[in-house]
Amino acid sequence: MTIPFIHWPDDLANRYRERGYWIDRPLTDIVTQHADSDACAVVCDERQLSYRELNQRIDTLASSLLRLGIQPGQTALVQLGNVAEFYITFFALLKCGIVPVNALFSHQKTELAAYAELIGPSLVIADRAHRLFADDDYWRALRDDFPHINRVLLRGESSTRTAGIAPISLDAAIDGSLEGLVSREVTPAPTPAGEVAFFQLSGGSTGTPKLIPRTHNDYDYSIRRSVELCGVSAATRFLCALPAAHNYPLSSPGALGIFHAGGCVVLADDPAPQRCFPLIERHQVTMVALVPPAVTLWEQSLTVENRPQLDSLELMQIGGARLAVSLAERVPTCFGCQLQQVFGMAEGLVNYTRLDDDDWHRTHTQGYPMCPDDEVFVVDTDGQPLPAGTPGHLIVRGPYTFRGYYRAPIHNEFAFTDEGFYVSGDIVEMTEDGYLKVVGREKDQINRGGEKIAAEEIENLLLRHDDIIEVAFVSVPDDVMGEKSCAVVVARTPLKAAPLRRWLRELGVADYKVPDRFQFVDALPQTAVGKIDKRALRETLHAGLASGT
Ligand code: J2J
Repeated sequence: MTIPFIHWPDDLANRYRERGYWIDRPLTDIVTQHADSDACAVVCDERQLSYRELNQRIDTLASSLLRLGIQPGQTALVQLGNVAEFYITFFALLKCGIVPVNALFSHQKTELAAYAELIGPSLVIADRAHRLFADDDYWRALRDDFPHINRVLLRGESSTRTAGIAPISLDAAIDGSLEGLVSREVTPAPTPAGEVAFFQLSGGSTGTPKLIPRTHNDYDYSIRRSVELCGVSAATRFLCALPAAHNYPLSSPGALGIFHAGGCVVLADDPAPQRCFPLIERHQVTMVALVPPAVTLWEQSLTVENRPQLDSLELMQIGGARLAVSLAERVPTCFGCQLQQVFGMAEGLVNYTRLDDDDWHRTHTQGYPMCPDDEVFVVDTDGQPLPAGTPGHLIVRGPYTFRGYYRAPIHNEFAFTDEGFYVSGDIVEMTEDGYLKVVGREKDQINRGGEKIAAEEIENLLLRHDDIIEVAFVSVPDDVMGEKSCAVVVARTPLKAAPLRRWLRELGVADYKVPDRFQFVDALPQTAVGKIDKRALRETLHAGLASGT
């Protein structure tokens, strides 16, 4: 059984195979090709796993899962943070042909429920260290709502007995010490390479979270090509300090790219300099992927008295949100390494500045698409291509850009052109020589320092409040984060920000989505057709901030 998804048309699929982009290998080959290597694959706190050990653990978990009765073609809801178990679980599931969605560790009830609703999981894999899974209430409630769930594996759980639905130890499933497993021999097999391997999370711009089906073929290409363009080799030591599940630190080239090349991934659970600098020194990290606010924090923490040894660092990737030219220009001198800008999206397209680009392109542009067969156009509102230097809508199709959100036919009508181009919602400008500059955004999303928030999702939650009549969730500029969020609220009775934040958290929403500011108004501005005029709102808020009101 395979997961239904919108395929690439045959002519394009043939072209992608002929040109060597799709090589019909499962993503699991990324690690199995190094199964005999004793080189270090992952550093996670005090633990270091060689490729051989990583592969052994993946195999044991895969076998445990199949002997627990999980079937190929079923789906899994996974929530693990930046720990070695994240990759062990990812590859074990893929090895069995079980299709996971990896929720971010910051996600809470509403996000997990939305993903479960979309995929109908048979399996939940999570961590006792997460607030929701610290006791047994939440997974029980989840199971009541989604009766397909028949196994729950928790990292940090002590029980190794496998009776019924009660949670069992993920750690024991990985080290092969689960009790009561059926003893049949089962050979795991991944889904075919042209089929869905896993679901990636969309940053979203609609009321409900969206999932992106990624096939082995398309994701594998995006990883292999990224490895080439970023100069990754077996000598690369990559610091993964952004959420491991996010598309950027997973695949651009991310941890999977490093594994492909036989290098080493050093995990950090937070991009804060206090956490990362000692790891860079201790493990001689050569490459790191950051979002702009983290770069600012890193820069601020470098003082004359505090000069950590960052000499091993060769490449700093920065992406996920707009990078100010001035900060870009300071990177090489400040950190003694090269800067690479990355403009990507979980839906597919990734642009890089190249390692041999001149300073101007590195600091003033977000690079250009990684594949010669990425068809990228900048168009006006009628879909007509615009000349270089004119800002417009970025649309794209190509060998690793998806063709439709999972189970979202209505939204897909808007998200794609008739020719199957994905309408990214980004406003970009193309230079004469084909580099892209991100200049704005049309989608209703807030980019809070790289973390994406679909405005409508939070507006819908706030509208559940008895005293809220109308609300618009918009971005406000912020020096460090680039953007922060502001909920502009029309209320029936006087409300206060703190209780509203608490109320939202109790509903169960990721912390980064909780409004940074609340503004209470009598009415919201409207456009000529009677929709809330967010542009006008943002301008008023901006002006208010600038004048200090
Ligand atoms: C401005 N905006 C950017 C950049 C992404 C690599 C890198 C990033 C992502 C990512 C990713 C930007 N400057 N350099 O998946 O593989 C904004 C755009 C884009 C959206 C996608 C990868 N880099 N953005 O950030 O799916 O608006 O992926 O459409 O989270 O982030 O967000 P996301």
